[in-house]
This record gives sequence, C-alpha cells and structure tokens, in this order.
Amino acid sequence: MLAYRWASPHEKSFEPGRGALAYADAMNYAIFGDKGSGAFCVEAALAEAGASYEFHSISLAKNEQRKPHFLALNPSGKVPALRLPEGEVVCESAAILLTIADRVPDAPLLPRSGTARAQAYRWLAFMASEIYPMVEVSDYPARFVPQGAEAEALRGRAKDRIRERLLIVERSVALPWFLASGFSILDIYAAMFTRWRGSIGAEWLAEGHIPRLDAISDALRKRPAIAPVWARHFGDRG
Ligand SMILES: N[C@@H](CCC(=O)N[C@@H](CS)C(=O)NCC(=O)O)C(=O)O
Repeated sequence: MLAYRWASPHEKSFEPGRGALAYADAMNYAIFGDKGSGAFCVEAALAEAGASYEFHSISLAKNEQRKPHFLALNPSGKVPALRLPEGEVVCESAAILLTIADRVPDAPLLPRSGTARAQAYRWLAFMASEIYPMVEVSDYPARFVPQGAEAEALRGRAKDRIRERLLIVERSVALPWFLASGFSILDIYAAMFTRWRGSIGAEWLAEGHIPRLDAISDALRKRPAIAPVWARHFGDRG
C-alpha cells in the first residue's frame, strides 16, 4: 500500500544540524531531492512498487545540495539520494532504481531475466553515463570553462550532445513502453530526461524530434501509481 508523505505540512525540509537518521522512520524509505529533479525517478519507482516513503526537500535553487548536511549523505553534492529503511544511503540514480527493483521483485520495474533484462541494463547505463553527466555541463557550464561566452558556447554543445543521445534512445524504443517486454524503470528514467527543458532546450523538445519518448511520457503521466508523482514534479511542464 502506497503511503507517501510529501506535500506541506508533511514535506520536510532537510534542516542543517539534523542528521539524516534524525528523520528516520524505520518503516519508510526517505528520498532526498528537489521537485522536477532526478528525485522524480526515485519517487516514481517507489510509488510504482507500492513502497512507503518520505520526501525530504533539498533545494537546488538554494544550492542545498552543496551544504554539509547533504554532503554527509552524498559527498558528490548531487540529488537524488535514497535512505533505505535499514538506514543505509544509496546515491546515483541508476543504482537507486536497480536497488528498488531488486528489493521489490514483484513490482513491474525490470524484466525478470534474459535478454530483456540485459537490454534494460544497457539503456539504463547509457542514459546514466552518456546523458545525465551532460546535464551538469548544460546547467552549470561555468564549472568547466570561464563564465561568459565560453560557458554559453559549452552549454550549447552540451545541449547538442544530450539531443544526439536522446535520438539514439528514441530509435531504440519499442512502444507502448521502452522495452518490448513492457513497462519498466526505463520508462520512468527516459521520460524524466524529456522534462528537462532548460537543460535540453524547450524549442527543440517542442519540435517533435522524439515522438516515441513523448508517447512514453504521456502514458507514464496517466499511469495510476505515477500520475500524482508526475503532477508534483512536472505539473507545470506538461
Ligand atoms: N550521477 C548522478 C547525477 C545526479 C545529478 O546531476 N543531479 C542533479 C539534479 S537532477 C544535481 O544534483 N545537480 C546539482 C549540482 O550539480 O550541483 C545520478 O545519476 O544520480
């Protein structure tokens, strides 16, 4: 039975000076992240699995991912992070999704075996290693080159690379879901990237280059367990 505690007054901001375990609810998973961020895929997977969780807000706008209390959870200063009910913290979106799929094997999160499972690993790894790192370059180019014209040029190249790679994903999608075997975490993960208009370019996304991925997003936003999660994260982004 899904039991999330998310929106005000239950949504907890992750206050400095209080360790993650201070919030521990032995029965619950705890997601640390921001609305519209990579925390979406974690929340969607837990919702689909029917797991209980809490969502602890880490504001990217306020740079809270770089604050000591969050760095204690993930020294790489990136959301999402997931605290397991046992207290262990798992970071890295692909690892988190695989962990949830492993822990709730009856949920339709991964093909059970065979080549479909191998393909799931392949495309999860592709998106995590070829697309997601480019998002940092697009969002924060001045971390890599001097601020100004150089940074803007780098941002443009990063957007191009994300688009090229999304087109590779697009060509691999079997409808109605990413994998021919049916719904999986691949749908959640791929749809998430298509929402990141600032990182990819709103105009390009509106031009219809990725109709299969768009169809998956449409199906996902209507999926009963995921619809409320989608609305909280992307309600303003279609
Ligand atoms: N490799 C990480 C990447 C996570 C990531 O880049 N998260 C973004 C938000 S979607 C973030 O925290 N950005 C803030 C920053 O880089 O300072 C993962 O897969 O979880």
